[in-house]
Amino acid sequence: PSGPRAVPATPYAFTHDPATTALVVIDMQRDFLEPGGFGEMLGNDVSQLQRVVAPLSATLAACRAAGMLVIHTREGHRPDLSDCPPAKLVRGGGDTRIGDPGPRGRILVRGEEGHDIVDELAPVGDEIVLDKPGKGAFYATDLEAILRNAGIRSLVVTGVTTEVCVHTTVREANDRGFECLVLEDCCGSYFPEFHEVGLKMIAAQGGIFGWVAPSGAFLDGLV
Ligand code: C5J
Repeated sequence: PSGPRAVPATPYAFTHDPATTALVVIDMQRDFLEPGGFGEMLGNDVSQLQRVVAPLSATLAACRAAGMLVIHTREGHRPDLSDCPPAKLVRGGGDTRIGDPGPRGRILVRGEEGHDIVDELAPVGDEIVLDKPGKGAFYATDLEAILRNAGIRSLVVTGVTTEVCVHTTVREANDRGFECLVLEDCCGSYFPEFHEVGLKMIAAQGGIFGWVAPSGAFLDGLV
């Protein structure tokens, strides 16, 4: 089918048209999901994020089949680290920092293997890959121009981590007038309680930042 459809969601149905909806996949990078990267450097148990990969892979496949715009983001910095705020560089407190060598190259540096997206979710064809220096995908990027030029009104937001880069991006998008549906099983956090409460914060107060639904509810209405 074509045209608008309603996805059962919290706090109420999310109405969108796939022709004007983009799937945004946030920071599904080796540096966050695999040992030795930025996530682990900050003291996190990276295995917490692995459960996101399978449902997100299915969602990605369905959005591709539906012809939706797909945008992947990657958090990271220039090799000379000139775009990395000093406070971010020293964060984590451990011996390893952004730019230091890790098992998959220099940590959180563009062009390195660890900075790239995990194999299961690798971009295909002309899908947009957006490099961002911050947590929000709109900050210091051309995302807003890309979305407006493509006539996008709604975003289906996925990726990691729920309470950091997903949340920041949803807040930025909401303020710009984009309607965001966050797929709960396609997002993840190193802290399960932050994931839960982060989702609640999005949909509370009548959907203050957006809507939340399981990927199944979204995919049922897509085909
Ligand atoms: C973090 C992100 N958590 N992609 N980055 O530092 O959420």
